[in-house]
Amino acid sequence: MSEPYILYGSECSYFTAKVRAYLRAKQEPYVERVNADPGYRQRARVAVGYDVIPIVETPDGMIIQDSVEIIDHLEPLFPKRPTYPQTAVLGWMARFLACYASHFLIRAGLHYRWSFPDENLSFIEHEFGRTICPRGPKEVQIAFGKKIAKRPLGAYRIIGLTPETIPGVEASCEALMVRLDLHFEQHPYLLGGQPTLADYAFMAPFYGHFARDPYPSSLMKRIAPNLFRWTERMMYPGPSPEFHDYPAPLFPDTELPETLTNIMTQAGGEFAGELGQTITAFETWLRDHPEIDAGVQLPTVGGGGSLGSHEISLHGTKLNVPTRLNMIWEHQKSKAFYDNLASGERQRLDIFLREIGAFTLMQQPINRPLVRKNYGFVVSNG
Ligand SMILES: N[C@@H](CCC(=O)N[C@@H](CS)C(=O)NCC(=O)O)C(=O)O
Repeated sequence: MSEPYILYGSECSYFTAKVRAYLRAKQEPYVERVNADPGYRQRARVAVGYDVIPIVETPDGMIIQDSVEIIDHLEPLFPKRPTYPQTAVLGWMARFLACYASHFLIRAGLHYRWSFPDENLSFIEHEFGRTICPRGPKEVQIAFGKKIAKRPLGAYRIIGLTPETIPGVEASCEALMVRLDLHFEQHPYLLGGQPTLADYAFMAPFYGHFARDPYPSSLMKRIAPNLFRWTERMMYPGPSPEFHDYPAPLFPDTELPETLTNIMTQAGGEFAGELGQTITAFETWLRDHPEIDAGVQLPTVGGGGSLGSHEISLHGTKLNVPTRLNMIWEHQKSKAFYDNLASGERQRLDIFLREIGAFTLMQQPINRPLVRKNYGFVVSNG
């Protein structure tokens, strides 16, 4: 029997939750290991060149980082229950929601983890410590956990969490939880009867952080119990008692439930503008740096691949944030999908995009698309 796939990650990690949900839904054999594992320290981390999770090591020794690349590598090998819907509206939606979960909801993800130390901190320190010494002793875990827990606070500035924006971040996330709750009361997954990319990506905030960390877990159970239940369904795929007789296919593009359009209206309304501003900022940066040739590694900083900074409007506040290339790169997936649609299909999708406030964004060109290379980014010539 061949070796299984190895997922290096942590139960409390945002992006590991996305890849784990994918692997579990596919019901393919894999094992999960933490950072303490020799495979992580001697092979995975060495190949990538910096500390990051999730990483997948394939049975033939390939090391893949970035949840998007991992899923895209595995999908042709595990084609059952396709991750990417085929139809115009659902296909676009899955890609857009994945980008929204990774790059917009991360703000709420960090806030609900780090802004409530009385409720969360000892749990988080313990969770972090467990990735370094999985079986204790507890004091050593906590000591390591404290060290690791110091780092993410810097990320506040990176993604724009400030006293001015935090009330908006909370109001938006709670509204989304309620919308998701109404949806999952009637439907097992975001886009219908089986999980897609959108569900995997939503597991990053809603399982990796919110279902487990004490403060948001209790909030979610209180205001959105059906959303909490969906995280359990995602973790234990197979027939669920509530939805065992739910018809399996995804929603037809022409019959989207109102619960889903309500979710899309929120996601489009609050994320399309920021995405557009980020693309514009990067194009300006490129114009200011004519020395950057196609194919040359971009001088990004941090795990999110940031470069330069720009102003965004977030929940009514204007603030400066680093320009995150990861966000643009992931958005390129929905842009390429959109651009490649036959014109009739695109017109059908355009009606929906206008409804949810994302039409203008989808017309914005990406003149020099980003390409991932050597676990970083290079820019192409278009
Ligand atoms: N875009 C990457 C992001 C990966 C990422 O940011 N991982 C976090 C944990 S969820 C991390 O490892 N951060 C570095 C650190 O904590 O040292 C992906 O989708 O895999």
